[in-house]
Amino acid sequence: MKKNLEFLSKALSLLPEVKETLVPPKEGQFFSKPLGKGDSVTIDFGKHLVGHLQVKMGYVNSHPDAPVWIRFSFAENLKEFEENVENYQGWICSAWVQQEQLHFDLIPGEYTLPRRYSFRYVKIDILDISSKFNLVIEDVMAIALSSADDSKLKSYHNVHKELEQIDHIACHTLHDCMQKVFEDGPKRDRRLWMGDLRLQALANYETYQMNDMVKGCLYLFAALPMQNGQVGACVFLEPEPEVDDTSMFDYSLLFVAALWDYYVETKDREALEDLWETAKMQIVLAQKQVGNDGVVKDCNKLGWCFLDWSLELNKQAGAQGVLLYAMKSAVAIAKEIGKDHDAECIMKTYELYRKAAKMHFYDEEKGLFVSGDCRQISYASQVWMILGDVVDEQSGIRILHDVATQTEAIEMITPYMYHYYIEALLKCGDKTEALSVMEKYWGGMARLGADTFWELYNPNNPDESPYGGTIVNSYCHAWSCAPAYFLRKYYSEK
Ligand code: RAM
Repeated sequence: MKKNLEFLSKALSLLPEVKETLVPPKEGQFFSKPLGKGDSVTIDFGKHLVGHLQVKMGYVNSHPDAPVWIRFSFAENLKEFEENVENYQGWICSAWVQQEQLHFDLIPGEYTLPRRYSFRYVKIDILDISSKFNLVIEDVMAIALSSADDSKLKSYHNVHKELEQIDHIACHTLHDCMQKVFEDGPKRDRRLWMGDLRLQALANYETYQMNDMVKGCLYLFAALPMQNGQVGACVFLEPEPEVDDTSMFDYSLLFVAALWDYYVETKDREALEDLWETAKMQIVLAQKQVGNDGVVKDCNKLGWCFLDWSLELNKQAGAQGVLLYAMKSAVAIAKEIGKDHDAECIMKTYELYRKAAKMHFYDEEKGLFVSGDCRQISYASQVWMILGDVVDEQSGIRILHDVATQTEAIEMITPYMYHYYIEALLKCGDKTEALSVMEKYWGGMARLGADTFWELYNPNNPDESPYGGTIVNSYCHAWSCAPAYFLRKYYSEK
């Protein structure tokens, strides 16, 4: 399908300006030490930020008679400095590792490094320098970038200070991912992904309220469909707006849920009417994956449906749950804009799929949902079946409690999946457990010193990485900003 140029120009006109703020390093650090070959200095900016680095360099001893060769390494988390990029053997490109080797011909001088980085710490290694002089780092400054409007952010109050801190970290995470679009992570992949956008938009409604930015991102996905009309898993903005060639069953469907959320928040009818055809198309396309028995066909193509960053997770039941979840939003949209026939048709099919889901995936003996031919038990399957309304709230809560006692159940790995787990707990009325999960999971990252939340956190395996090495993991990833959404919406002391 061709680009929709009208939607594209609307999208681009809605995207925000990225603002610059100067951030000095944390106070009390010692820079004036003369540096020679093999020396290094680590600078802490005191908080995570995204942006450019300016360095002012001087010298002591003889007039510089040769260039200086320096390596700059940037880290969101100090752990990144303990790893060596040469040892990384993973499948995702190591060029994401934020390191530069640069030559400086003229010292003294003030320089701005060439790229945008995502960091709290900067390490400067002097790879080589003439023996006739030493380098002095006289000043460093970060030019931090974000489009989030800080004046919109109200502070969050709770008697439990730990919850205030978790909210603060979540807002900071979202803030640093808000650039021209809602980026998934400013270290990697630095672009707009549909599944991430949906969660960022929800947190945004409770925090920065940059609703035009959400609208712009939705129009961007609608403007740049894949060949068959499917919403792509992610889009690139530069050098030209373009959809990626990756699609995922659940991410495309979450466009529908995100559109409905946006309307509930803004009552922007124009957007709902403009984007309805795209939303409907996602349901139509997903239905092609459903068999005559009303059940989504399983698939062994890696990444056909995302749900969580787990290679062992069977996605079939979860995919069916996401489809049901999106169909509910589709019905709501169709009714709202007077597409009664569409609403009726989708509703009828929804009921068929819902019954089929119960029959096919629910194991009476185990009292849990199973997925795939291997009849696998996982948190993801329970959560999505509950969110798809396959069982009522009472059974839902029993299922969520029971799955936690099953040692063979496939665990959740990403804060992305945890978001939907919390949503399922809240849907079933277990506010206490939902809060305790937030305290344990996001609180766990906070206790490990996170000042932004991570792409992945497995409390049982801190070195978890789906990419074959933690050095490429992202430590500021906006799909982890759920606490800002849930705490402000459901646990606020006004
Ligand atoms: C990761 C990205 C993004 C996510 C995809 C599926 O590589 O960082 O956050 O949406 O996976």
